Amino acid sequence: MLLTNATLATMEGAPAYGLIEKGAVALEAGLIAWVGPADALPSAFRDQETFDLEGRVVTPALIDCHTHIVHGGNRAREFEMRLEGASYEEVARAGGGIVSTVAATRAASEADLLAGALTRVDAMIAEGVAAIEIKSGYGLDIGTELKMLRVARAVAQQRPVRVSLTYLAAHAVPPEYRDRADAYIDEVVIPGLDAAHAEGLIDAVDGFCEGIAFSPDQIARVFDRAKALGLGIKLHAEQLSNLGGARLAASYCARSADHLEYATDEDAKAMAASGSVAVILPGAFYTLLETVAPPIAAFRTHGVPMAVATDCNPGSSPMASLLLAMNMACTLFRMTPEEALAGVTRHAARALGVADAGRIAPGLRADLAIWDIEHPAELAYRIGFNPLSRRIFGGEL
Ligand code: DI6
Ligand code: FE
Repeated sequence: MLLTNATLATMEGAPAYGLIEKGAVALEAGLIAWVGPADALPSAFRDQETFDLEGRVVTPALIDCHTHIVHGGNRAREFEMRLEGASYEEVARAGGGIVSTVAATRAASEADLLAGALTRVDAMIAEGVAAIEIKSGYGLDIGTELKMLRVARAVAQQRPVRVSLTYLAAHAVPPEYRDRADAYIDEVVIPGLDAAHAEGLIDAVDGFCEGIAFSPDQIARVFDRAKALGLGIKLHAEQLSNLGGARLAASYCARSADHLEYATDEDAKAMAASGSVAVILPGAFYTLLETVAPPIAAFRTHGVPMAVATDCNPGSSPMASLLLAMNMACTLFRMTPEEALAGVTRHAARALGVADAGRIAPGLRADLAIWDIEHPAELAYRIGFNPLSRRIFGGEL
């Protein structure tokens, strides 16, 4: 297949967006075979099924590198209660909060969890997404954590999308381990990690390092096991306070540290040194009416790659639109539209340890998005508008 007359945002560095006007992309056997200005197309690539894109913008297909898209139930009632003035504690006492999602996820069948996840995955695919990271973390017992990961894996069997699996049993302390977080790590998180790894259900291991969740020491024990098994490492760090999570993650050469509202210049330096990606999650900032923004300028200055993701979850970010996350990253955090697009392509791939996607370059997977726009800055600019024309997944339109 040959795409011609395209405005290519290759995301391959200078000029901005790696832009190629009047570009062409040749696809072969599910991969990108050639990319460049159409008038430089080698004759070997000319004799193919050709699509004239009439100047439309082509980007790498989008990548949502941080989601909790598999979960039972929803928290709309809790949303109403909070708007009626209920405190977080009152919500929790009425059975709300993360514990209610854990109960709903434990009670749900795999088929029901999959059906719920697919409605959200379909919304993402409709916006040009071709790869999604999905975390466990609403089971908090070994059986349900594995159930969530199997459902996440099934998403990739049911839809044309790639799924990265992340084990997040260290997300919250379940009610049956109240005030016994260390025992929960020893008896559930680490044995569950071994079991899920043995079943081939984990690409990376994540945790929630926060006063209401786990301390850096507790997270370090989980990371030690992850490292011994050769798994990627990620961390929810400095979302609500600074406990040193970003520096802990950097000390394990984590693929990413995520949220980072309370991260400092020192944290940014440590992440730059370890090559960890800063995953920016404006949906949670917006939903929680957070006022402290992540230190974007420090990440920029120290050369920390920034990704942008939805954090799609029923509590703090009930959002399935990666385009909206891009807009929020620009409007709320003053990221540039180019940084936002790199955040859902090139840097999102890196946050997942995925080397064959996120840019338009020869040899990478032919996962592309074709947009009815004239310039790539339009993707972050509009709100509630989806300009996707076509998506190409593994070379298939
Ligand atoms: N940070 C968050 O914002 C979500 N998890 C996390 O580690 C909250 C999840 C929830 O409220 O269900
Ligand atoms: Fe999250």
